[in-house]
Amino acid sequence: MIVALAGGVGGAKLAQGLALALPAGDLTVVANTADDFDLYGLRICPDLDTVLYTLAGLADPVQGWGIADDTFHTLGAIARYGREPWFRLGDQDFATHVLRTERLRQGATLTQVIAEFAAALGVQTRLLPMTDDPVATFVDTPEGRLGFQDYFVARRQADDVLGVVFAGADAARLPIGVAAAMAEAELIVICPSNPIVSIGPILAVPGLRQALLAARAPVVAVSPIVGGKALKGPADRMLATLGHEVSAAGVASLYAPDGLVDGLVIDVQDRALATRIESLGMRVLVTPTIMGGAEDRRRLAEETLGFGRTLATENPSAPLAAGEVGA
Ligand code: FO1
Repeated sequence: MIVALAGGVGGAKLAQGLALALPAGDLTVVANTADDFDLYGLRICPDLDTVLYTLAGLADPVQGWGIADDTFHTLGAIARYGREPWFRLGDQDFATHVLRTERLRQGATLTQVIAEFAAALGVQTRLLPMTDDPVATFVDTPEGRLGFQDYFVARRQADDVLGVVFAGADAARLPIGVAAAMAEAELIVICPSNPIVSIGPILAVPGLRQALLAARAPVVAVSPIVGGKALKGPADRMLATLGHEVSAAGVASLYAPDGLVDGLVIDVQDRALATRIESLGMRVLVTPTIMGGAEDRRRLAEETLGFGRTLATENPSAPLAAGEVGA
C-alpha cells in the first residue's frame, strides 16, 4: 500500500497518477484540511474536494479545482442579494458543500463524509482528511493576519507572507487509520504541493511527523518548484518572503531536517541542483515533473514508485535503476 500526502491541484494530479499506476484500493491519500472554511453556512473543504473530484474524473481540467463544465447560477442568485461572489462555487460543487454540512451537523466526521462521497463517486482510493478537528491556516502579512482564503482567493495572493499559523493544529488528532496506513505503507509520497501551506499543516498534526519518521517505508517528495518557479499558486513567492531559497534545493532543505525525506524527485530543468540536494542527505531522481493530462500523471507516478522501490532495496553504493538518478 502507498500513502500520499497532498494539498490541492498539484497533489491531486499526482494522486490521480498514483491511482492509475497502482492496483485498485492500493492507495491512501491524506489531504490538507487547513484551507477549509465556512461560507454561506456551508463547510467548504477545497483541497479534499480537489483530490476527490480529480480522482473521480470530475475536476475542471483548466483551473484544477471545482467541477468541469459547472454553472454558476446559485452564485449569481447570491450576488442578487448583494453578496460579493468572491469564491467561485459552482452549482454542482454546491451540492457537495450542502450535503457535507448536513452530514457534519448530524454528527458524522469529515473522514466518514469523504468516504461516503468517494464511494458514491466510484473512487476506489482511500481519501482521508489530515484530521477531523478544526485547523485553520492564517498568514501574517504587512496588512496583518489574514484567513487563508481571504489571502489566497479574495486578495489573489498579492500580500507578502511573513509568517504562517496553523490555528488548532496543536490540539488536532490524526483520524483513525492514518498512522496505521503509514506504518504499513511500502512507500510514502509527499506530492508536489506547497510545502509551507499545503504539506506544512499535514506535518503539523501531532503524530504525523512521528509516523513519517517511524515508517519503515521510504519517504519520497516531489518538488513543486521547477526552474525557480511554482508550477501553480504562490509557493515561490512564499518561500522567498519566508527566507527560503526559491528552488528545488529550497524545498529539499525544508524536508531535510531529521531525515524526514529519503528521496526528492526534481525536474530535468533543475538537474544542476541534484548534487547539492544529495548533500542534504537524500537521493534525487531527475525526470520531467510537469504534469498535463492523465498520461503525464501516470508516468510521473510510475517513476516515483520505481524510485521509492529502489530506495527501499538499494545498497547505498549500488547504481540506481529507476530512471535517471543523481546528477
Ligand atoms: N481558487 C481560486 O483561486 N478562486 C476561486 O474562486 C476558488 C473557488 C473554489 C471553489 C471550490 C474549491 O474546492 C476550490 C476553489 N478554489 C478557488 C481553489 C482553492 O481555494 C485553493 O486552490 C486551495 O485552497 C489552495 O490549495
